[in-house]
This record gives sequence, structure tokens and C-alpha cells, in this order.
Amino acid sequence: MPGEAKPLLRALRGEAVWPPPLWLMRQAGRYLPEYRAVRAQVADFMTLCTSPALAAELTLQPIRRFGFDAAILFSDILVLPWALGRELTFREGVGPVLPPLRTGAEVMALDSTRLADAIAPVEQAVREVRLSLAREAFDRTALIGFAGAPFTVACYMVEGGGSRDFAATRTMAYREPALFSGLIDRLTEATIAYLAVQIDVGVEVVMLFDTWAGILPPAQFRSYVERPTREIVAALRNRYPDVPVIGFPRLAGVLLGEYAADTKVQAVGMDTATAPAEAMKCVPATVTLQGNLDPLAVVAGGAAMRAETDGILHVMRGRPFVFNLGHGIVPQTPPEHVAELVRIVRAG
Ligand code: 1CP
Repeated sequence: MPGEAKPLLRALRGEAVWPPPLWLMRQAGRYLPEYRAVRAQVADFMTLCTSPALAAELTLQPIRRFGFDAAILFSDILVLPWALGRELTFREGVGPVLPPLRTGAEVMALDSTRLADAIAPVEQAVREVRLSLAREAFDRTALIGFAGAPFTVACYMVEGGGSRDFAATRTMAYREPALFSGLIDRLTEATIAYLAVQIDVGVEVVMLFDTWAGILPPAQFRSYVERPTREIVAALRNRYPDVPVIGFPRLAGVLLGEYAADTKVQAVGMDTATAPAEAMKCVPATVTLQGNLDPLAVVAGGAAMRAETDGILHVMRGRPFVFNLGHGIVPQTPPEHVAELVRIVRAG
């Protein structure tokens, strides 16, 4: 298989590739002047996500600048609820805003029959990225597709946007468990369909972002984080046995090992708060680890960034590993610090 030579795919198939492959969560974004230039051409963020040529261009920008081992499709986790018929706007300085979903009728109205048409621009963006990667000879760069995991997507849908504690969502999960489970089930099904489309047109790996997984108590973590993730992994593995799934249950803490064993993801993303040595102990060596440099260490740069990076590399050497951040890169990051980080990691 020619793809086998790509370092990311080798690491995700269980090989201790060294120096480790690297890419950064949110590697396309406001910290790059070339992103800001494209963003300034359009009125709103959703136009970027629904214009294949622009989404493809933004996906390629960080690859051209830094030569990462993975390109991640430029899109957003909230494109899925939008494609199921929920309104969505991104407000400058606020973030995503949706109409809060609170009733069974609204869950029933989520319309998977419109999914295929709504995600056609995403499909086209994937095709264009694959063509550009080949045309520009980025032979070692693999393409990652993604979705939000059902719980995190449900958080934004129920709450109607971002929140510190997602209190309305978590109250619904206690008061109306049948309603909340129904929403999670719908999203699980839609996520499988959405990721299958991305794989059909060329993504080589998929990642499930469960940014808010860690706000749940253990029993609900099992029901709303582990169970849907296990179902998505099983369905995709059945159809696409060679496409690895990376799970990122942010702030899962001591449940990280259980998450890996239960969901059977090929790789687990460690968040910033996870000690790599602890993750090594609880996640089996057959599961690839990814992470977990603090995004603020990249803002700081210099000796602090080097020390933190060396610490992670030292612990992970000899096991299947993908270097990344512990959460998304932040807008105030100097791009030169990212270039320096790439040099440090590539020196092993
Ligand atoms: O390079 C890439 O990774 C680009 C693709 C990408 C991804 C994987 C974007 C573009 N968003 C995401 C995932 C995403 N979106 C997550 C999961 C990962 C994470 O925790 O960071 C989440 C929670 C969102 C929701 C979202 N979209 C937020 C957070 C809202 C909140 O306060 O809780 C925001 C601000 C967005 C907008 C957005 N999405 C992507 C970008 C570059 C932006 C910023 C828009 C801009 O500033 O121009």
C-alpha cells in the first residue's frame, strides 16, 4: 500500500516511528496571516466551511508553511448539526450560536435525509485537498477528516452555543434521559454517515473531538462518551478496516485507559492536563498516543517550549506516538515558534 509510507499512518497502525509524526490541532487559523487574509475576503466563517476552494486552500496553508505530517480538513464540528437542519451562525468574538434544542419534537425533526446535499461542499473540499497534496508533492502528509463526538456536539446544540459548564445540557441528561439519549443516538448515526462520506472521497484517518467529555461524572461518561464512540468506531471499522480513528476525550482524566479499551479507537489524544507517563501506564501499548504540548508553551516559545517538548518526547520514545498539542493552537501564537517546534520534534 503506497500510503503505508506516510509516517502518520505508520504510527497509527502501531509502529513506534521516530522522530514521531507531527501536526497541531487547529493548525489552520487566526495565528497565520495567510488565514486572516482569506478570512477577510468573506463575510462569515460558515462561508469558509461551505466553499470547497477556500476550505481546501485553508487546509493546505499550514502544510506549505510547516510541512506537517497531517493536513486536517478545514471545517467545524458544528457543520453536522447545521447539515441536519439546525440554524448556525458564528458571531465575531462570541463563537457559534444555535437555537437551543430542548424538545423531543426538535430531536425528531433532525433531518438526515438532507445530510447528503448539505455536506456536498465538504465532500468537494476533501477531493480538492487530495488533488492539491498530490500536485504539490506533499507525499508524506496524510489527510485527516473529523467530526465532533456526539456528546460535545449535543452540548452546543442543547445549550445554543459555548458555555463554561453546559448546565442546561447536563440538567437535561438527568431530568430527561430518554430525550438526551435519543439526541445522542441520532447524532451517532449521523456522525457515522458523515465520516463515511469523508472517507469515501479521500480522508485517510478520522478524528472524533470530544472537547467536553471531561465534564461528565463516570456513569454518564460511559453512556454519552464511551458508548457512542464505541458504536462509531465499530461501524467504521466494519466498512473501512484500514482507516484509523483517533479519539480525543478531553479532560477524561483517570478514565482515559477505560475509554481506550472500551471504544477501541486506534489512537487516543492526550489533553494538556494529562501526564504522558500516566497515559503510558493506563493506555495499552497497542494504542497510539497523541499529544500533548500546552498551546501556551508555544506562545511562550524559547527554553520553556523546548523543555516541555523534550519532556514529552523523552517519555514517548519507543512507543507508537504522534506529536501534537494538548488542545488547539491559540490566535496569539507566533508562527516562528511553530517553525521552531517543528525543528525540535524532527530532531527527535
Ligand atoms: O486546523 C484545524 O484544526 C481547522 C479545523 C477546525 C476544527 C478541527 C476548526 C476551525 N474547528 C475545529 C473543531 C472544533 N470546533 C472543536 C473541537 C476542538 C476544540 O476543542 O478546539 C470545537 C469545540 C469547535 C467549536 C468552535 N468553532 C469554537 C469554540 C466555541 C466555544 O467557545 O466553545 C469556535 C470559536 C469555532 C470557530 C472556529 N472553527 C475553526 C476555526 C479556525 C474557528 C475560529 C474562527 C475564526 O477565528 O476565524
